[in-house]
Amino acid sequence: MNKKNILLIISIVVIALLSCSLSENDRQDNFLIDDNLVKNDKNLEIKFQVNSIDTSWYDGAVFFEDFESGVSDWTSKRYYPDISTFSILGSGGIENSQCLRIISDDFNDACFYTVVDLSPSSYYNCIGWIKSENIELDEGASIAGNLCIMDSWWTSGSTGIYEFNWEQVSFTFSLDGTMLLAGFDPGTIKFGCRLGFFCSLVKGTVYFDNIGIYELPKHESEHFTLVIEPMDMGRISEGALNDWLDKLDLVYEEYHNLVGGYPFDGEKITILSVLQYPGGWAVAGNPIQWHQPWVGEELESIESEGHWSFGMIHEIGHDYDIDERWIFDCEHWANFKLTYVVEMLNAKVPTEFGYFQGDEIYDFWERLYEKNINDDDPDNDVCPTTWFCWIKEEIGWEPFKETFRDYLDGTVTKNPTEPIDRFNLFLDVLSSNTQDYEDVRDIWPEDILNMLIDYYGGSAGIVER
Ligand SMILES: [Ca+2]
Ligand SMILES: [Ca+2]
Ligand SMILES: [Zn+2]
Repeated sequence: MNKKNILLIISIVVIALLSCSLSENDRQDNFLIDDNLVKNDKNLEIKFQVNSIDTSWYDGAVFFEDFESGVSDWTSKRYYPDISTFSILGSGGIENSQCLRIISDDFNDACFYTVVDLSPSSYYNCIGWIKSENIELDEGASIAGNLCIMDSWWTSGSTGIYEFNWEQVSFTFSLDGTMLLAGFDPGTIKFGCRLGFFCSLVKGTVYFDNIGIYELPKHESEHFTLVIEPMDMGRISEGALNDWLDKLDLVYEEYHNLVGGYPFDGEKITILSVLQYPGGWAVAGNPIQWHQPWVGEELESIESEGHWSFGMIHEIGHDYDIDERWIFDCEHWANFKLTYVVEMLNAKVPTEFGYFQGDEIYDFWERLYEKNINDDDPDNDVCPTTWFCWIKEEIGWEPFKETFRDYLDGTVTKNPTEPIDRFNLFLDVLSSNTQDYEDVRDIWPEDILNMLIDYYGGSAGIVER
């Protein structure tokens, strides 16, 4: 499925919020997305992600409600107080059990919530089942029936689909502050079943059943905290998982050897499996958000093939872009720095052309270059990582190491913002750290240098992370 379509199908609010931590580039890490993640209603052309998490893998729930004993300690909140009604039905839930129903007979944002105690230092999944009927969205609305944390932006997202039968909706969340509204009290989490959302008034009927909050277990290594589904842990042995985390610790140190600094002041990086679509296969940052549908498969092949995960090394590489003044192209830097790490650690990584190990990674970039210039797609003809590998072959890694350090220790004082200026600054500093070339640009054939200048001087240049 086309990447752009994928982005459109996720609820607008969720995308808008998550975009704060994304770059245009991270969205390009979509290489494994396919269309079985989404369900489609042809009439409204609004789709949403359906997960299928087996909750029996969890070590119990922090909170669970099946509505079989009615409800106590639940509170309703309505944007327009007179419009919506809340009921516990004696049947019609999962396996015809009891369930909660919200009806809004006119456009409203209506929520039924209860207070749950959670720890600010943990990660949780909110998972439940929703069924809807007669849904109509007000102008600008994008979220119908959903599970949410009140007084925050956290929501399962949902759908304007007119009618659908029971589907599992979910999201992975923490209480670390970025998604919380002013006045949010972390001691009293209000867990809500909701029809509508902020700026999303909806009418119709929605049913809720078997809603729960589940704490995610953590696996610690020296530099990483891995937080993944117990269900996905079932795809890899404990020994192989720890072995991989040890490898990621080596990756972390090797990136440090290349650039001379640490991201996030050396704080541990969390690798967090997320149920909602984060904007790609994974999205860099702290936490690195790793889209759950791909986690189990990757872990399984890490064990069976003994590889290190190209995708995860790449994401950690993004986190090592610790001086924004050298970033003229995030994806190039993540890939080029990965090349160093894979070579130095003799790491084995999967690619579209099969496995490459250690310095074979240079063959991979050549293969990719050959493919890109010979296929019918003119948009992939600029291959900066392949071409920077040509420079590295001539001058070695040392000048690159010195150059990154020149940025971090203040030797580089310029602060360009345009991609082309950052590109040229990097090459100038790199040249100053090179003995055999007055200008490393001379290593490139003129047409390639001109392609890069056009590329970063035009709209293709990518600066922001
Ligand atoms: Ca029930
Ligand atoms: Ca091409
Ligand atoms: Zn990337």
